[in-house]
Amino acid sequence: MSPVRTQVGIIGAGPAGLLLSHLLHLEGVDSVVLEARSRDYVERRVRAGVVEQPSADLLRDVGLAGRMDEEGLPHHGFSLRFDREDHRIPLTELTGSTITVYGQQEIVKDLIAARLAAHGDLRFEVSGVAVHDVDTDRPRITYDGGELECDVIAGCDGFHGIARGAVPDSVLKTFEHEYPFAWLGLLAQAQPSHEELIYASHERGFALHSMRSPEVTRLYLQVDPDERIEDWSDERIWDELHLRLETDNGFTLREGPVIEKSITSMRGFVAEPMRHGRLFLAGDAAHIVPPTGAKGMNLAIADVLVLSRALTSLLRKGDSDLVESYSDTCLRRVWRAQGFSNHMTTMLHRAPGSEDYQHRLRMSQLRYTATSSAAATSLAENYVGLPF
Ligand code: RFL
Ligand code: PHB
Repeated sequence: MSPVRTQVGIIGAGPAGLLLSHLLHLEGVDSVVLEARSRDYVERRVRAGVVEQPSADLLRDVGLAGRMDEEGLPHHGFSLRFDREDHRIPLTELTGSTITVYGQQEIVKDLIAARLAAHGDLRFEVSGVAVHDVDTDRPRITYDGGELECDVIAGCDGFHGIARGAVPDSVLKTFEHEYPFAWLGLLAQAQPSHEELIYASHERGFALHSMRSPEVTRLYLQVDPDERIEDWSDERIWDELHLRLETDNGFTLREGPVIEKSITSMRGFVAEPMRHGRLFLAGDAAHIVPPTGAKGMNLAIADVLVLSRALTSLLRKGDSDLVESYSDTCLRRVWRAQGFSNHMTTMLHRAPGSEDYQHRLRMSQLRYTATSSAAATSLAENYVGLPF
């Protein structure tokens, strides 16, 4: 088969790849998206839930927020729960910004619908994807049964994708931090037990109360990294959640049928640089953060905004300045998000075997954040999202 010609070959139909394709389309740049999984699979994958203010504003600006503004839940604060008591962080009061609770898979559905409505070329269930000639002006992507001839390639294929592997070892530098715990995530058909998110630090470990809609609750529990989901019956999970979320003023956790549950390891990871020749990495393909700061999807969105501007400038005007600065521009935000995610994670989780000294420090940090408006404002401005 003769190769298909496109300006931007995009690997991965997660938030990064799909949004990039949409942003490029608005600028008159064409792209083809290749995705290993089925459309149904990517539209059902339960992941992030918190959309930062800058991300939500961008989605609005580019015509993608219709359903988000109808069904998403605007939040003006969240609770830090420790010592069996809530300490509210009033995000909007401290920063003027809000966050929107709206599932990542809903954003993915909205993006796919928008790309298809514009006759975008999305190819699902594509196997054997490989990239070639990234240090030439005509990089190529081959896959089982086809080939794309491109001007540039965007590796938006997530942490386990193949694009990052096309950057030579002599060029790629990686930074990694493995946390000594994991998150067990649960989606339940149950009315949320509180109108806002609750980040709970408990001597048995961290727990998080979140939601997806007025009928669906999202909950997380800190567990050991080697735990298996088969060993966590629904009953055991609910018992543990009740223990960690209990307060002295009568909080009740509402239970309901479990729709989905899984365990995710927690790590920080950054690959530098995010560009090699005509290959650009964006989103989880280049970096991941522990989910405590709710930053992963938002970073993916920030990356592709920068990338769409750089590629538009290169492909429409022949100007490579923004392409040259792409990696440095993104990495500044990436490292701030790594720092913030690490801070939230360290403050809220009990590290197994950690000394009393570390525990006392964490409690001190929680109390300081709950009582100092300077500390709370710093946390809030990072949480709602620093301006792009
Ligand atoms: P994705 O979403 O992983 O998409 C990559 C896509 O590439 C496909 N792919 C390939 N396609 C073709 N050929 C190959 N060889 C391929 N290899 C992979 C994959 O099938 C997939 O469809 O990456 P992207 O687009 O960079 O988006 C990143 C986000 O998904 C991720 O950062 C967030 O989900 C992280 N995250 C959160 N982020 C937030 O901003 N707020 C949150 O509240 C939040 N909570 C979370 C999270 C992630 C979690 N888990 C499960 C890791 C909570 C959890 C529990
Ligand atoms: C979620 O609702 O899935 C969620 C919320 C906050 C986080 C992480 C995940 O920090």
